[in-house]
Amino acid sequence: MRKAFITGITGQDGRHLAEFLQTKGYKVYGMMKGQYNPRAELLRDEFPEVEVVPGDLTDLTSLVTALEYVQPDEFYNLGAISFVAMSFNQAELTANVTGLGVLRALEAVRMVGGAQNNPIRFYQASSSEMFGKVRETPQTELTPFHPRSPYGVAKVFGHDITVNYRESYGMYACSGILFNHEGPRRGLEFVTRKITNTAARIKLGIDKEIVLGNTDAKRDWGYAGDYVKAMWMMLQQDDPDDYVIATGETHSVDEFLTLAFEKVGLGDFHQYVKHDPKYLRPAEVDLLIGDPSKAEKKLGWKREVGFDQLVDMMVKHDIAYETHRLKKI
Ligand code: G4F
Repeated sequence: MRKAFITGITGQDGRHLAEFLQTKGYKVYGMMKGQYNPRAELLRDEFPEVEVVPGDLTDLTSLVTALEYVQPDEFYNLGAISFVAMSFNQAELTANVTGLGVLRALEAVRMVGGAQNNPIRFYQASSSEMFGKVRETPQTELTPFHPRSPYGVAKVFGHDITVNYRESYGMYACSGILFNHEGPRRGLEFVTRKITNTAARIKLGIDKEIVLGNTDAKRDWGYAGDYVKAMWMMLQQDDPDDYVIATGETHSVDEFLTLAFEKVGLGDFHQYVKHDPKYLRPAEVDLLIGDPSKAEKKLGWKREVGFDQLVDMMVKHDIAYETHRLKKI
């Protein structure tokens, strides 16, 4: 049985990836930090077959111990402080977890190694935030980075150190430069889920308005379930490489709002939206749009869920989710 080790197991991508790898017959191990992690119970309920292993991206010894115990075939490093807005307030923590955490993970892989003719294959979750103030459109694997947040800067370090370890030590290490990917498992702090969840709550009479920041920003939004397949595909190739994973389409937050409010049956969203400067960022990423042609050609990857279908799926989920919560009150 092939074994996969995932950091960030309780996040949106960790859960999608665990689900996907289990369908492929993997034994999945998820690293979890902290003495009492309230997400542990939720994970156990959703994935009783995932084995939780203690460890922390800020503690190299714990990573080495975890890898010695698991002896994985594949290591997916999805753990990070992943909320861009928070990274401005906790820049040092972000640099330590999201940036240096990758270095520690690579060092742990180098130290534990795996069987001689079956070295541990390493996946790094790189991000389109690295492109930041974009130098070209659409963005490809060769587009220079210009990060606009402590999160983006930390991700650039994580990306570059992954490439460096591959080139220096011949490690099988890949970076997936993933553009925004969403779905019903997305955290409520991210703009897409905040919109679909609040639209559902307004429809059900729980909330009256939604308060947002910059709604002109444009993103290349795909479905997280499609994107975790690309992670796995990268680790099945003969040679390690880096790939952009995106839809090749861009939409503004305003367009997302329009569609979500229409789908929920509330009509024009403008009457429900308020703006608050507290949601503006010190530096913004105005436009992201990725070119996934390398992944399509070399991996045979293709996104299956389009923008309309994504919004539809999230809105339907949130109506059901909030209705269920209402019944429990
Ligand atoms: O949903 P967001 O917070 O995602 P963001 O910043 O694009 O980052 C996400 O995608 C990255 C990939 O490019 C990942 F690496 C990262 O970990 C994360 O998953 O914000 C999207 C846009 C921003 O321009 C933001 O300023 O929405 C704008 N926005 C407007 N009002 C808001 C809000 N964002 C949030 N979270 N909350 C608002 O009220």
